Amino acid sequence: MKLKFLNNSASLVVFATLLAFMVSSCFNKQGEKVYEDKADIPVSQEMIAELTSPPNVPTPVGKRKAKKLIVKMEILEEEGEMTDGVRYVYWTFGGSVPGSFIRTRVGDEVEFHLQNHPDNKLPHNIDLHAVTGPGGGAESSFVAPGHEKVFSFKTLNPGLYVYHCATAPVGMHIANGMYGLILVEPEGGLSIVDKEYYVMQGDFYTKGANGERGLQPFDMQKAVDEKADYVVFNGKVGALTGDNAITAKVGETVRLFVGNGGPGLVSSFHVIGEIFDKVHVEGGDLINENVQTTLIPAGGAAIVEFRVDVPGTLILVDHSIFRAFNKGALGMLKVEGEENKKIYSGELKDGIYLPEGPGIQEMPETGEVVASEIPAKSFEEKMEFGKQAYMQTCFACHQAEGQGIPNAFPPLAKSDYLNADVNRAIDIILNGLTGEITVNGQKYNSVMTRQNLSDDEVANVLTYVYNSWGNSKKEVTPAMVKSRRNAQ
Ligand code: HEC
Ligand SMILES: [Cu+2]
Repeated sequence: MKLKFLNNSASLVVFATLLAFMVSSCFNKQGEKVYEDKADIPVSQEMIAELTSPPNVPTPVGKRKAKKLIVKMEILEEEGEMTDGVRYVYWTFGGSVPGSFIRTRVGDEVEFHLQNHPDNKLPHNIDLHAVTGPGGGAESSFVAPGHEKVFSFKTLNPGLYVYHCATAPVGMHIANGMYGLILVEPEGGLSIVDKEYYVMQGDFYTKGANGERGLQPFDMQKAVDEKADYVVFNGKVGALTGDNAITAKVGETVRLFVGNGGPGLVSSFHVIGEIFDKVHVEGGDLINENVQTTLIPAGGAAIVEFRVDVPGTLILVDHSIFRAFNKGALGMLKVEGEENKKIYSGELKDGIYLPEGPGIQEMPETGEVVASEIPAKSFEEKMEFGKQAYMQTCFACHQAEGQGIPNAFPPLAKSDYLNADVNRAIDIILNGLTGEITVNGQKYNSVMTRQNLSDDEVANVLTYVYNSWGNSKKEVTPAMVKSRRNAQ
């Protein structure tokens, strides 16, 4: 701006007014006026909000102006699967756990319709952390089955917010899955990325222990004690693994909207094999960079962003690590594309390192083997001893129901590899196993150490495995084991 006419007093007035105007109303990069007080943002037009179930998120708001946004959220109480063979009655916002993702921008006037399906048994309500007002909307939204409540609010603060049911007993409604995320984008929207996903952790408390089959009721005492049987992403074990894994291509930038519904546990959210380039700490404006693990409080959220540079499967975990490998808090992001040996070499060499002599090293003894040295007298006894031995030696890797752990330990349940060849199975227990194998279409390339078991113990444990979890029901005798041992 040229200031040569400043000697003219009329111009001075004009200039001062202009300056005052510029200070009071700034414009952002997109040229949109940014209001100091978000309550002043005008709304024009009306639109029905796009709602999505996890792991999907609605289309970004981009440059759209603030609007009257109509959200229709239906509460459904329905039975679902927690993990193989374990059923659970979930209470949901929109039919999924976490509930439907709501995407708004700052200044939107949200007209919220909370509908309680007539088949439901209980009243519910909703507390959205994005709401400025009593109970976050809970006080205006308490709704009985077969009814709808409507209330409206203006989004004043950008960020990623949790919503949840707040009907007593609040903890129980949350524990049954009544939580989700609502995003309030800033003026002009978030930066554009290639992939966006919706991931939300939750802890579940069942009458039966982890893996116990059948329809499992909620266990109030365990919930009060915060002794979760399941800690999962997106409502169930395996919601983000195998065929359900989320995906990206090398070179793409991924944004995860990560929430934690609780009710009890905080999450040490980590992605194995990746570093977060950016984290919107606690879902707010503060951006941290180059983060390994970000803490997500119960009833809180974070936005994490990273570019994927090499192909492979990244593992999403709660780094309170037993939750990941034993309670379900494990997801996968499959990245496809060209290798980049500069960034990651892969295995360069598999040499021999035998400080204690040849043979695959044995696992250190972790305790005395309870499995009786007395030979089993009946098939029932074999199964009993076999189960004991299994729980002592095999369980840690192959898991309680023989389900294994994706990408690490192959399943023994319905294992085509196991069922194809009894002698090979005996050899594996006697000698260990290493090198690539394919079990039920999945490749594994790892090491199973030699198991230091007697002929009887091998016979018992394999009989137990073959007669459990949908396997081929073969019986293995000590004589069979002995002949394999001698054949070596
Ligand atoms: C320390 C972890 C560990 C323990 C303990 C262990 N395994 Fe394994 N097991 C593995 C791994 C890893 C593989 C795959 C090895 C490979 O990739 O070559 C495997 C493979 C197998 C296989 C062949 C693949 C399949 O899924 O059918 C069988 C059978 C098996 N194990 C049975 C057992 C039994 C029975 C026990 C207990 C006596 C046991 N394992 C204990 C890690 C373990
Ligand atoms: Cu509820």
